[in-house]
This record gives sequence, structure tokens and C-alpha cells, in this order.
Amino acid sequence: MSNGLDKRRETRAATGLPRLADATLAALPAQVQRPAYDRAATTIGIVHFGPGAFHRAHQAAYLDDLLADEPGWAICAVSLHSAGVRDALQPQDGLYTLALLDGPPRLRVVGAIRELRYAPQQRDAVMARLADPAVRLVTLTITEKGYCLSPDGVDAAHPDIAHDLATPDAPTSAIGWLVAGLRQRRAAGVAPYTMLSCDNLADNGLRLRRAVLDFARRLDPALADWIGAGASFPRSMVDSITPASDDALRARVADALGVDDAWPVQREPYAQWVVEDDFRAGRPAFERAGVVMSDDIAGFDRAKLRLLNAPHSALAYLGSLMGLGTVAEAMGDASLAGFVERLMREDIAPTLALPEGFEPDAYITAILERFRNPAIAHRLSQIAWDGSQKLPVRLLGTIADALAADRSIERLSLAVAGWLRFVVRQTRAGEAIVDPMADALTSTGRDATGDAQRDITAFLALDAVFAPLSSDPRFVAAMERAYAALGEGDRAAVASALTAASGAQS
Ligand code: CS2
Repeated sequence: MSNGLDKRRETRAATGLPRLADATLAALPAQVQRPAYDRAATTIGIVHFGPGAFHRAHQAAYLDDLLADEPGWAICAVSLHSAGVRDALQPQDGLYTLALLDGPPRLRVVGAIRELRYAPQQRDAVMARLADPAVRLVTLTITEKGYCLSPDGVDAAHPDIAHDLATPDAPTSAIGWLVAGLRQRRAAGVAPYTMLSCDNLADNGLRLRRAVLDFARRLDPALADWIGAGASFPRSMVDSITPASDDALRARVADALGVDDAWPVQREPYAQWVVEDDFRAGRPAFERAGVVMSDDIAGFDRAKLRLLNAPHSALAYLGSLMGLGTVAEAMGDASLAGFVERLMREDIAPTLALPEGFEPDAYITAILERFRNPAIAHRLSQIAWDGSQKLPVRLLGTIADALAADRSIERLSLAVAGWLRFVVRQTRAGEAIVDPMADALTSTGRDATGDAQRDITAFLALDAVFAPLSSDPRFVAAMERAYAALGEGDRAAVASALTAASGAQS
């Protein structure tokens, strides 16, 4: 983020405005919503790992709505990989602006983050918070790759995990930090905290539990038993479209607030948070802020990943190949919009086991409307990141279910082939692939010849993504057809593949 930060510094120097902070809150224009509570009277009850834009736009805003009634649940936000958020928000006392994008943006200043830490530089402070009995909840948005899972448990060969297992008192990974904090609590006779994953992953709580318990067991089986017996890992489903912050947002916020905010965030007005009600160490009254508490959230997270995120990824890859820049632009292309709608209604929804009362048609219509929101410039390149982590949970599960039900997978395969074509194009153009599997993807992309059978064999050998589907000849054949249909991946070839696929029989 260093470039972005440098830019923000320039903006600040240029505006000459005072900085957003507790001291400038009272002077904000009356229409700007701000914390409806005395911030100084709040105390830290939550440690959050990964205070990126999504956390600040989503979870922290929900907590901001609760702190007036429940001042004990303010957030200590811990970054693991970059000092950017801490350096931007510390001088602002943790305050930042959230813009809700729908027509004229509505601005609100969020105050739920009371403390910011950059773990590599502030180890003792982070450890003290994790050990603090007043902290009863640790939440995470560390993205799919932060869980470091292998098929049997935690991936002990992952460099961060290997490091943390060797030096458990000096962790670098989120999993290492969680377990280090739990060790301290056990030694001090303090009950474990609840660990709540807010990442966009099916069964996110189960994955977190698996990673934490396996990591702990490798250090000390008795510690793992203590955690397993006393801690809970509720699952959650999170939803709100949150485009990355940009200079336009910073300028708009400076204009409207009359103060300089180094790192505002933006999202659509719509937000949903469904949380499994399994908190053994107490919890805020989330439902008062509109969080849906549920005993069974599995259906919700699957529906969201498959009906929102899968088409998002399809738009990202196929739209990028067509030279389009944002989701709304992609939805403005009739062939792409038509393809994605059929994908959702005819391929994905029929394979989904939906939660009681869940209305797929209305849900899909609402998602398509959200994708079209003209007030949001959500860059396709942002969604295209981390395809190796996203596609299995977004698209490949649907393909497996469709194959089991003997349904067509032509359109679904076209979306996956779009990713592979995108990788080939990026590689050939010398552009970086942002993905934890970037090395393998880049070398496979570089060696691609355009021959569908050859290239698909090479890509499908990436077991971490495609196993076990890659051993199904129906999938291999559909992928070869889809990849061939995309031709060289230029606009005309993609458009004709989309039109042909939209007409295909389900
Ligand atoms: C997007 C998601 O970047 C992406 O991969 O699909 O971040 C999406 O905007 C959110 O999940 C919406 O809740």
C-alpha cells in the first residue's frame, strides 16, 4: 500500500485541512453521522486481525451501532502484513469515514476501532491484548489464503506456519497469533476467547477451528484439548460489496467533511451478516445492529458464495478479457449480463440446497441489481485476485454438484476457463498474477500454447485447485471445449463464446 499512502500524504499536504480525529469530530457538518457514544468510555473487548477495507466497512460499522449500549466491545485492530492502516488511522484516533454509495454518497464516521497495532512491530502490545480477560472475542478477515490449510489440517509446510511452529512465541501468521494468545490465557487461568472468522469462505468457522486445533496439537496436545473443550468458532456469512478506496473517495470526503481522512472506505448500502450463535465467552447483542443470529448458517454462506461471488468472478475474468473495467460496465454488456444471469438461475440455483424460506429468484434479482449499481466503480481486477483460492469455493463445488446430478456444466466451465485464459493473457503481457499460487500459475500460463487439450491438462494438474474434479472426464472435456471456445481470449471471441453458451441447453 505504500504508493497509496504516499498519494494520501500528498493529498493531505495539498488540502491543508485539519485531520479527522476525536478533536475535530465536533466540527464536522451536522448531516454527517458520527459515533453516538462517548468513545473515551468504551473499552476493548475484541481483537480483530486484518482491518482491511472490508472489516472497516462492514463489521466495525455494525459494532459502531452497538457501542452506545455496549461500551465493552470496542476493537483493537491488528495488521499482520502492513503498517499502512495503523499509520493512516492512528493519527486519527482510529476514526475513519465510511461512504455508502447509492446516488449521492452518504458519509458516516465510524469510531469502533479504538486501538491500532502492526503486529511485527508491536508484539508485546498485541500479546497483552490477546491475554487480557476483557477480550472475549477475536475476529478475523485474513482472506482465504490466511487459513493456511492443507487437506489434513494446517499446512505445516507453509513458510509462516513452519516459522510459527518453530518459534511459537514470535508468531507471524493469524493462526500462530491465535494459538500464542490461547497459550498465555491457559497459563494464566483465563478462559479462551471465541474465534469468529468473518472471511468469505464456506464453513469459515470450521476451517478456522481445524487450523487452530491442528496447529495447537502440533505444539502441545493438552493445549489443543483445552481449546477444543472451551473455545468456540462460530461460522458466519458476510456480504457487502466494498470497492477499494481511491483518490476520488478521499477528495469527496475532504470536500464534504472539511477534514482530511487518510483512509476512508466505501461500500454499497446493502450489508448482511449472519452469525452462528455459538459464543461461549459472551458476545455483543449483535442482533440489535441487524446481524442475523442463526443456528444453521451453512445454507446462507453457500448461497452467497455460489450466487454472488461465483458470478462476480465470472464477470471479473470474462469482463477483463473483453477489456471492461468495472462490474457495472460488465453488466452493461448484454452478452455478459445475459450469460451471468443464466449461470445463476439455470446452473447454480438448481444445484443449491437453500435455507428454509430462502427465495432464490428474488435473491438473484437483488444481486443483479447490486452488480448494476451505477454509483459503484468496483474494479474487475480487484475481484480477479486470488483466483486459486476463490474458484474452488465459488464455482468448482457447483460443478461437482451439477455433475453428480447429471446436469450440464457448459456455462460453469466457461467461467472457469475464463480464469485460465485470463492467467494466460496476464502472463503473456508480463503482468503480475496476484495469487498465492502465482508462481505455478505464471509458469503454466507462460507455457500455454493455445492448444486446448494441452493447456487444460497442464492447468488441471494444479491439484490444490482442481483435485478431485480433474479426474472426471466430463469436467476435462467441458473445460477443453470452453477453453477452445474462448479462442485467443480477445473481445470478439469471448462475446461469441458467451452468446453460444447463453443459448446452450441446461
Ligand atoms: C468479491 C467479493 O473481491 C471479490 O472477490 O467477489 O469481495 C464481494 O464483493 C463480496 O464478497 C460481497 O460481499
